[in-house]
Amino acid sequence: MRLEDLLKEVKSIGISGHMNPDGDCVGSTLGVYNYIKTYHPDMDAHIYLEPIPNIFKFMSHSEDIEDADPLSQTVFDLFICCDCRDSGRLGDAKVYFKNARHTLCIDHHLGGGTFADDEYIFPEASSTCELVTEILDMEKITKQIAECLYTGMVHDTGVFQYTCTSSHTMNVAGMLMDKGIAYSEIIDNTFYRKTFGQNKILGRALLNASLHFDGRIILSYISSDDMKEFDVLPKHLDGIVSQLRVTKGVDVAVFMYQKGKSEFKVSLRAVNDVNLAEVAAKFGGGGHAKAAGFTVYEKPEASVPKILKEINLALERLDS
Ligand SMILES: [Mn+2]
Repeated sequence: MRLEDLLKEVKSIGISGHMNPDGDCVGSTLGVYNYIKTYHPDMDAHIYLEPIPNIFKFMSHSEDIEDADPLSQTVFDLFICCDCRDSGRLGDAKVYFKNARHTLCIDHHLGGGTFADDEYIFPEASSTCELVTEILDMEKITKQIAECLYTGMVHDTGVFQYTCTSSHTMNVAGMLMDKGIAYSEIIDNTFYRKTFGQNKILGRALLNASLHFDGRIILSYISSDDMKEFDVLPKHLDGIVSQLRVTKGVDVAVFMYQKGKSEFKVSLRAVNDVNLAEVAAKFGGGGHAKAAGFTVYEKPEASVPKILKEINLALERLDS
């Protein structure tokens, strides 16, 4: 598939991605939008996303991102859905998908049936940005487009570390590097950089961590009072569970934070092949085998023993 082939006769285009947009979602949608702005400046192009994290605002044209109007009557000639493959995950932007004359979905998530008129879906791909790069002509990828796409690849691969990273991923990223982007700064500024408060609360989480079941499970917890003390929001707690996970000897890391008076978010990360999606499903959540999550509605004193027990059962299944 070439994106360019789908743009013939298209006069108006809408682009969107999933709710609560992450680096891959922002990078892929802005990558496509920058391509349209560069090579089809007369097209009526719109990009709709929920508010994006500040770290991604360096990307070209991020200021053009609009809030979706759930009651919109707009009918786009083409609507492109990036990094999600069901209209529910589009949030308010699903109205543009529904109304559009033609739809394209570019995604790398598992599951679901046919969704859009045209689909470029490869679950084995590292990221939607990797897929967007494939359907553009490499010589037409500008430095601005490359910055968007490279950032998304960095975020969905954990800086080219997760098992979704293939040699093809590295080749695609390498071609984007050749566009003259400041790849080292992109990784530092969008992936590793933390505020002082974020580092302090990471310290609190590490100090509070405890080991269970012969050191195979590590668990830590951050309360709303902790978050108030360090002036951080739940979205600033990303990365804590990954730091817990790299503790020597640990098979599973559990990180909990308080969301409401008796509402607690739980993130699980695995080192080996234990299936954490199954564990999360027991608590009404979901995710991937190595990274899953759920919400509990009771105090940690009550929930933690149940969570540890389920993880231990999953580890025992793995051992047997
Ligand atoms: Mn993605």
